[in-house]
Formats: sequence, C-alpha cells, structure tokens
Amino acid sequence: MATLQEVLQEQIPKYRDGIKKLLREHGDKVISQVTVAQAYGGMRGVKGMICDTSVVGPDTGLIVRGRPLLEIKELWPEEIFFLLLTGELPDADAKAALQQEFDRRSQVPEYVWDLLRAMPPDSHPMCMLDTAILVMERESIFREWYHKGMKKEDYWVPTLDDALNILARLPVIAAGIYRMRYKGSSLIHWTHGLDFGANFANMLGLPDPTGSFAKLMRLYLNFHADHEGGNVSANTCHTVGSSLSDAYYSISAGLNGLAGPLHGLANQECLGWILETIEKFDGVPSEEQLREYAFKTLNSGQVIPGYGHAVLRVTDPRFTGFHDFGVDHLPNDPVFKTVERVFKVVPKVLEEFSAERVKAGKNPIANVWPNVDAGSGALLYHYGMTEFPYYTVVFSVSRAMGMLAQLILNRGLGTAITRPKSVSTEWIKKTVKDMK
Ligand code: CMX
Repeated sequence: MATLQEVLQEQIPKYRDGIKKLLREHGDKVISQVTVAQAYGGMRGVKGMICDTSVVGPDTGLIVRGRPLLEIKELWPEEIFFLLLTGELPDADAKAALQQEFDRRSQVPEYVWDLLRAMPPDSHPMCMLDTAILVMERESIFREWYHKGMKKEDYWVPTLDDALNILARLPVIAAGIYRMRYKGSSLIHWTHGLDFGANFANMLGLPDPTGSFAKLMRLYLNFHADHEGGNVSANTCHTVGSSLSDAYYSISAGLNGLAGPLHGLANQECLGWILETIEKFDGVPSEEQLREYAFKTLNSGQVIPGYGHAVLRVTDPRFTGFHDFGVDHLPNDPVFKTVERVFKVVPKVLEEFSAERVKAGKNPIANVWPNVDAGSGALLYHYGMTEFPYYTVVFSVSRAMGMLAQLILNRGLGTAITRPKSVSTEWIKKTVKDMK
C-alpha cells in the first residue's frame, strides 16, 4: 500500500473536486436555521461547519470515518491518525512507514527543554505543553513555503509536514513535562521502532511489568483522538487555522480550549471529585453516600464533572470502552469501584435535579449520562499516574491527531476563512419584535 503522503496526494484533488461539484449543484440549499436561544446558547445544534474525519451521533457517540468507536478500539494511535485523514486503514507497510516518520521527527530541540525548565514551578502542565508547541512555531514549514510563494492547492503538503513534526514531538514533550514536573528526574527518550502508544507509556517512566499500561495508553490515545469539528478545541483550531496561521499556532490555540474545566480539564476535575468522596467516606462510598455527595455538589452550584454532554444523549462509548478495560485489568481497584458506583447513582441524581430545575423555570440537564472524562482518570491513577492536573496533557497528545487531521483536510479543500455574522442584542430585540 502507498504511504500516507501518497494516499493523500491521490485523494485530496478528488475530495476538492467533489466538494466543488456539491457546492455548484446544491450550494443554495438550507440545512439549518438559528433561533435566538441558539445564538445566545453557544450555537448549540447549528449546522454551520464541516468535519469529515468523524461524526458524533447523539445516540451513537463517536463514529470515525463510518466506523463506530467500539468496533475500532483495538487500533493503535498511528492507525487512527491514518484512518482520520484518509478514511482507510494502513496496511503493515504503510503503518511501518508512518512509524518511521515519527521516529525520524521525534527529536525535540534543546531550546524547548530550556524554556520548560525556566517556567515557574506552579505553571499548569497544560500551559507548559501549549507554550512548548508555540515556541516551536519558528520551525513551521508551512510558514516558510507560504512566504516563498505557494499555490493554494499545495497548502496541505507543508501542513502535513508540520503536523507530523508536531505529532512526533508531542508525546516526547508531554512525557518530559511529566518527568520534570512530578518526578524530578531525567527525561526518557523516544525509542526507535516502538509504536506511538507504547513509546509514550515508556517515556512517562511508570512501572509497567505486564505491558498493560502501554495497552491503556494505546486505547487512551485512540479514544480521545477526535470528536467531530464543533467542540471547543477542534472548532478553535479550525478557526485559527482558517486565517492560514500554521499548525503550531492552530494546535496550541485548540489545546488552550481543551484546558477549560467544561471541556478536557473535566478529567482532572472528575478524578478529584471521586477521590474527595473516597476520602470523605473513608473508603469506597456506598450508593446512599454518593447520592448525598452528588446532591451536595449540585446544590452548591457546581457541575458533576464527567457527566453531561453538548451533543451526546446516551452513555459515551468511550466511557464504556474504558469501563471494559477497568473490568478486565483492575476490577478490585477502589477508585475504579467508586467510578462504577458513581455511574449507578449519578444519572438518577441528575435526572431528579434536572426535574427540580425545570420546576424552578431553568433549563433541563439535557444529558445525564457519563462522558469520556468520567472514568479515564481512575485508570491512569491505578497505574501510578496520580497527578491529575496532568491528565489533560495526555488527552492533548491524542486530540492533536484529530485537530491536525482536520486542519490538513481543510487546507486540502482550501476552506474559507471563518467569519460568522454576529448581531447585537439591540438587533435581536428589534428583529423579534414583529415575529410570531
Ligand atoms: N452537572 C450539573 N449541571 C449540569 C451538568 C452536570 N454534569 N451538565 C449540564 N448541567 C447543567 C448546565 O450547567 C446547564 O445549566 P445552566 O442552564 O444553569 O447554565 C444546564 O444543565 C443545561 O446544560 P446542557 O444543555 O445539559 O449542557 P451544555 O451543552 O450546556 O453543556 C457540558 C455540556 C459538557 C459543558 C455540561 O454537561 C457540563 O458542564 N458537564 C460537566 C463537565 C464535563 O464533564 N465536561 C466534559 C465534557 C466532555 C468534553 O468536552 O471533554
């Protein structure tokens, strides 16, 4: 089979022509309308952007290029990246070629480590990761080619080059942040010939006598790679990239969005919440104790992290996949047992709380089921990664794959600069006045 570059070389012109034809034939058809509530409500449900790497169905969860997530959970991260970009799975040769690309590009420049070492000791690991990406922007091949002059049809080529450089370095930098921040110890280098997930696990330096931590890392990097285009991180990366900012600027911006507690940081918050309950009740809490604690959290005006979703209306299949891993590998772990018990209790609590909200004239909670962040932290914790401010960094190493795949395809299409129309409250008031 051809390499990733060769497959894209063949696919992208066809993809571009197909979209041009679609626009010529159907460009003026209406696919979405916007209510006033949606304009004020984070544009929830407005169909106004395109993402061809994956879709999230409210009742199905993540589907990557037509394949439901739980059917592809055995794929390794490098295969997922190939699939996101091309819609095809690499054969053994194409996969080996991609792994060699990562080997070749994995060297992190010394100035990145100098910068990270100079950062204040209370810098959040997400801030360290994003800073490291941004400082490497000087190496952007896209920026260099753009300034020399390049045809629009070729934009995707140096973007792919930038993407591969970022992706190869990201696990090295992320693991380096972990080692310098939490272990006060030396960095572990990328091992040539080892796959992406096992390499990341190895560079973190946590004990893994059975290889099951490496297995978890492959699963973790697979599950978090993409979640269509409208979420904060992907949407931000897309918007920044649409101005032809290069991949370093775009990815760093997207990951800054992932660092918010309502998005990727929820996994840190979630494990914190689980551990609080264990500490308060001196061991795995009973269902009644969890119910009481959940209501206490809600009544104090906080959200229950790891539950709810802007799009999903069922249990997130990523939660199910992690739960299955926990059942297989750590069924008696107290943190995992608490996660299981929370899953039994919290959806009902949220349902009751939602009913009370509605009676008080507030919005219902649209989805009471767990999302990806509800269980993943317990697994990391079991393997000795107990520093939960770091969890979103692991998420980032993975999510970069989806954002970069989307960026490359958008460059291939020559997607327009993002510029939705904003309106003022004054305009809304005037416009709705005479409407029925
Ligand atoms: N606990 C308490 N209240 C919740 C809730 C939860 N887990 N989930 C939703 N609600 C509340 C919202 O805060 C909102 O309240 P207000 O109207 O008072 O602002 C109301 O229910 C309606 O919200 P919604 O339509 O159900 O959900 P949104 O699309 O607005 O928000 C999300 C989605 C994920 C931000 C929200 O469910 C939440 O805050 N969950 C907890 C944080 C979390 O797990 N985030 C990670 C999501 C996955 C990811 O993106 O990484």
